[in-house]
Amino acid sequence: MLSALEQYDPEIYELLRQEKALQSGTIRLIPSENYVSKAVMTATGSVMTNKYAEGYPGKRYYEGQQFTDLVESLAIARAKKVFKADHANVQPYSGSIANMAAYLALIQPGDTIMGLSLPNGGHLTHGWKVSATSKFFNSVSYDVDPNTGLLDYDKIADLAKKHKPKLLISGATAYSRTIDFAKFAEIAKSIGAFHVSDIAHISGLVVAGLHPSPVPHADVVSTTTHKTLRGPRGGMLLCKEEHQKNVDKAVFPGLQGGPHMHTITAVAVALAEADTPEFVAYAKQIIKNAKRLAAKLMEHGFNIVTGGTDNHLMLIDLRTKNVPGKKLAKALDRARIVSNYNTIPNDPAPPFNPSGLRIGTPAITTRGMKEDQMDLIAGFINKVAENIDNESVIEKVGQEVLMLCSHFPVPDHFIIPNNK
Ligand code: DSN
Repeated sequence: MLSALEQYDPEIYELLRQEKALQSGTIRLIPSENYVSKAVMTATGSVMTNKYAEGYPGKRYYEGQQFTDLVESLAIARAKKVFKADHANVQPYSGSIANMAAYLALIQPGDTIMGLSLPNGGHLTHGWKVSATSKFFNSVSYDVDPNTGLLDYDKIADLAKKHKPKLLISGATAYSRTIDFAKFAEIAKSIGAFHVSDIAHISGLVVAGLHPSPVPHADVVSTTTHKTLRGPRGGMLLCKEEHQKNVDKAVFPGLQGGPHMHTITAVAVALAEADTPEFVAYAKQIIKNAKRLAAKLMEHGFNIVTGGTDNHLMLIDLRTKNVPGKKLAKALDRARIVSNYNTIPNDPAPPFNPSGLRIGTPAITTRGMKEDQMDLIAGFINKVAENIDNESVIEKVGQEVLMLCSHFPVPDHFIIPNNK
């Protein structure tokens, strides 16, 4: 594949070559990123990119669906199996579209939705004011407790009683603790609301049985496929049988046209990979690594929001280190450590220059890094934070990072073939 690119578009080839080198020569701590297997990558770049397949298996608006139907049916069956769901729709192009489709499947434009606010760890599409979700729906946000950083279920219940949303959203993009989906379901039920759960970040942990699943507790569950689940970039919806028709209609023709069959093919491969003991071991190590990284950072004087993590990510409140999030993220980037600056609960600073940094362990765990490497990485982060204006120290850390990366090459395969 790359050799054809090299021949026909050397300019793009060179950029891809450099991106590959960047991904291999940096410690990637963005919790929503990962490395996919060669099998997933091959499926993503396969002949399925040539197809149009509007509709669903067996009911398409185009002929030539002999194999697309089989592939999509396999992806659906695998999704249903690993998530233990009645129904799966594997067509959403992304998590954002999946969320919008979930809402449109259950409620009407103008109805009220209620989700976690963006600065408190929610996603844009949970009804944040700049998102179309707050323009099509009336949006009310709940926050985490400003002191503990934890979800306060009593407060959420009070707010739900006050605003009576038609739909309650659970799930987050920057929350490091276990989410009580049963509690969300109880709150939704008490006001006659639907419950949509967005597990984009933790879906790999849910599949591995390491985070409670919202599937029994939510009307519709939304996820991306590329974070801890380690598939291609895409979205997916899971739902109870009673919502199957509305969910499918909301995705196509409600929001989308032709599905991206190459992505769906790669999702099918990733789901087979996720249905293995090796994946469970991987997911366990993600959490062990995150816990160790959080503990070591705290030893270095960093304040971790909520005092630690139960999952793959953590939010660092940098005020104890007197360094703004953006400045640290940029200095870390120069030291070959890739993260993202992030708001912390009740952040006194603006979102474009917030007081926090969000980091996570899915990608570095895929490279085989374990607890000892977490100690090193915490030390690197501390060194950069404490020498934020000293470029020669930052450069030295970058060299150490490169050395560490060279001992953990990005693997091509993580699963023993045919062990499905
Ligand atoms: N923007 C993604 C993340 O990084 O968490 C969520 O969709």
